[in-house]
Amino acid sequence: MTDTDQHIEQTDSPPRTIAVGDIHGCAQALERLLAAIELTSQDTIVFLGDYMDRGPNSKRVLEIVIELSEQFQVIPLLGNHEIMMLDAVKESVMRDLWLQFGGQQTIESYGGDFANIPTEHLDFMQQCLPFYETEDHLFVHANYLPGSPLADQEDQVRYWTHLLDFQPGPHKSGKRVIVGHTPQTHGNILDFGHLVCIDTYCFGGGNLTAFDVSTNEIWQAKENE
Ligand SMILES: [Mn+2]
Repeated sequence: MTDTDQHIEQTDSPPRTIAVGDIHGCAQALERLLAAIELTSQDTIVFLGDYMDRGPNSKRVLEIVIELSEQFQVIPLLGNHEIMMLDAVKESVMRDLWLQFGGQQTIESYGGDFANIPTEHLDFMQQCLPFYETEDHLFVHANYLPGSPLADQEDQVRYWTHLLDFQPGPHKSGKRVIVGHTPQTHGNILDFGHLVCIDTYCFGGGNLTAFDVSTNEIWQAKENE
């Protein structure tokens, strides 16, 4: 294939919006997933948050996502684990809590010392967005209330409430909602039609999932295989 053919093929392929579920330090799975997706300059990739904690290499995950955001259209959303980590960095009284909820693995990936976390990584987490909205989809880390815009909803709902505790009906906008946060321990996505959860428990032996919201194409990768 000549360079010209490749150019034509790329511009002909429709732009994709691809959501990626909770990575939780699974850097190998993320690398495998990105290799399978083959992002183009027209695609948008939406990370649903929880880049870190629990899994083996949070530092590397942050490096990959930051590098990717310099090359492609990346929408990084905020998860409850980024909130816990940022709190722990700011206030030492918050550290024990975070370390118990998977922060121990993260701090080990940075050589065991808070001081080793690069400013660039903290800046990245601070820039993560509360949600993302397209013409027909809403993306948010954990959950939502059906009757109001995501911009007006409380952090408790957007970042913390499990689907086991509250399963919302369709959002009043009519848009399909894509979330992570509630781990699907069988490794497959949870699809209610109006709501799709793509946290497929990568750190616990399940999969890391990417989901193309226009075609419903799914890619999955494991951390250890
Ligand atoms: Mn979460």
